[in-house]
Amino acid sequence: MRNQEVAKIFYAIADFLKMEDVDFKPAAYQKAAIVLESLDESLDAIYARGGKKALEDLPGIGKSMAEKIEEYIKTGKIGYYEDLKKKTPIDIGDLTAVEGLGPRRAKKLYQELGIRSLDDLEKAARSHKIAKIEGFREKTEGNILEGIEFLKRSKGRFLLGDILPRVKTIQERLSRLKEVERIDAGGSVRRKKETIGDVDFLIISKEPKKVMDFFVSQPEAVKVWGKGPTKASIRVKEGFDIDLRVVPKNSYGAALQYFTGSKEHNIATRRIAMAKNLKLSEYGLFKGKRMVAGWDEEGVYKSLGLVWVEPELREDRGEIEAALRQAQGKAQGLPRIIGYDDIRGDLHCHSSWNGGSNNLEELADAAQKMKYEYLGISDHTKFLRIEKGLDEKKLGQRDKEIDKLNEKFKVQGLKFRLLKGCEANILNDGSVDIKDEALKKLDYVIAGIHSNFKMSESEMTERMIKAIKNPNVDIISHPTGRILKRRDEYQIDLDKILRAAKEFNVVLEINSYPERLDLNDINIRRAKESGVKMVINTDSHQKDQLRFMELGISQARRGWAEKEDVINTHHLEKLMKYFKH
Ligand code: DGT
Ligand code: CA
Ligand code: CA
Repeated sequence: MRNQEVAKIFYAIADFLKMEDVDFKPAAYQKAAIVLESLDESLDAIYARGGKKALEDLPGIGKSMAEKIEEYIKTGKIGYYEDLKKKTPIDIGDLTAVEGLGPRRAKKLYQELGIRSLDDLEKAARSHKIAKIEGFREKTEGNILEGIEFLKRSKGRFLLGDILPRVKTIQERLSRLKEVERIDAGGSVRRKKETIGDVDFLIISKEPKKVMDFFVSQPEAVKVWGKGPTKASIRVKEGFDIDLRVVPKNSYGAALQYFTGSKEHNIATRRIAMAKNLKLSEYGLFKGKRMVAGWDEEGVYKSLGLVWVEPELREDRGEIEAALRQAQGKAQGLPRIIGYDDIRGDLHCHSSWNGGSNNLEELADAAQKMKYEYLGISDHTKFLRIEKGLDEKKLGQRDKEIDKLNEKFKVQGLKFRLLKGCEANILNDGSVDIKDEALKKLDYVIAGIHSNFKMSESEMTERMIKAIKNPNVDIISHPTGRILKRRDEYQIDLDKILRAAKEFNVVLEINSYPERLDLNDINIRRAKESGVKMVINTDSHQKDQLRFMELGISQARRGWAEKEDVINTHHLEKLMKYFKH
């Protein structure tokens, strides 16, 4: 899969062009990169199928970009990008990953101090060289160091959303091998943790050697760490490792249970085994020498006096106790967590009206392909100028187009509807950036914080609560503002926010965008326990991103959320009851 590689280069090109103050082009490259990284099909396959023409047919990809992709497929390089790199030889992707450091400032730091890498940057900040440069302040140094610290902490972990497509490709390839009887991804991938250290495959096979040979010769493998008779480990291009184990068929359940983890969950299950005078290992559950369970996972849990536990719950956060109560027929068993097919629509999606990649019709089409009953269009409003936020007038024009499309769906006898929404900005004082009369005309209103993240806890909490009290606001988007591998949550008193959300019937979002996943699993559980309703949204800026929904659902499951806790599991009519108009 070259898609991610080319996407990364396009992002870098966008940064290099921004550095040169080029107009429009950076945004075009960025948009194209988003398209590439969310494609279903690999670029090689598209190119093999229809050549340069097929590449050009991709949304957002013009002639010159198609040529660059072709060049990459043929030569492994893009000359245009190599030239840009020569001109400003810095690790642009690494440097701009530091929160608050954009391409222009990165260039300035290169020119003034010769900073090319994260290491250079850290040294310069520590020795206070940066504050001396025009346009930089002492505070910047602190922020840069904080940003670098954050990157280091998340180093070696990969976003679930980045990993899953790759895991699926390799898993499918392996499962097609006739020597492979069964394959599962265990570990944090199976538990759908928001970030992944490495991938753990388990396989049943009568011919492990053939499986190993095939596995280490995957085109994505850049390094083979080890290859034995039943275990192998590789590194793939994107930098993460995959372990593969072939395990005996009659121990498969025990192995799957063990290698799914988490470690904490395993420690708890092993303790239960010991208390019953049993021994639990990756080979089975044993009474003395006799194996009493281990063929399948259900059997392992059952023999421990538990019911089977969904992998997303296996973090030793009370699931063992709940499984025990359930097995004993007592109240407060395991939650019936929301299913991957329970969602009936997405309420957070940006259209071409605010600079997204797809127009309303294309988005509606994609949503119907996902079997949705509704899709809420929540374009940005005017405060966000870089995102071409809509003012009151443009919002009205957009809604006329939505009316027309809905009329068309009705005539066609379709149940599907587009909903009129927006994602308004919560300003510093907690007010929103668009007039009440305009908001009242919408089906629903999302409000979110997109600026001034560094307020004090009390100010930030006040700001958010004021938005929650706003009679036009129905949903708060990405409520804590964290960006995985980039920045922490805002300083905010979430308990106060939850109380306010409950009191004023405001729904909190579980944003499925791979680097957001906000609310996160733990906060989802807090919201549920506070009786606050949630909505799982994707925040799509491109139609293929509607598939991020799966990531949000996985976090909802990890947060013990049930169908009833999530409003977009309902049919349209019931959904509308959660909105104020
Ligand atoms: P990761 O890879 O850091 O995202 O997280 P995991 O959970 O995939 O951890 P990993 O790959 O180190 O190991 C896979 C599973 O194997 C883990 O979830 C539980 C099991 N495991 C690994 N080491 C231990 C251990 O020392 N004790 C126990 N009880 N289980 C372990
Ligand atoms: Ca792992
Ligand atoms: Ca591992």
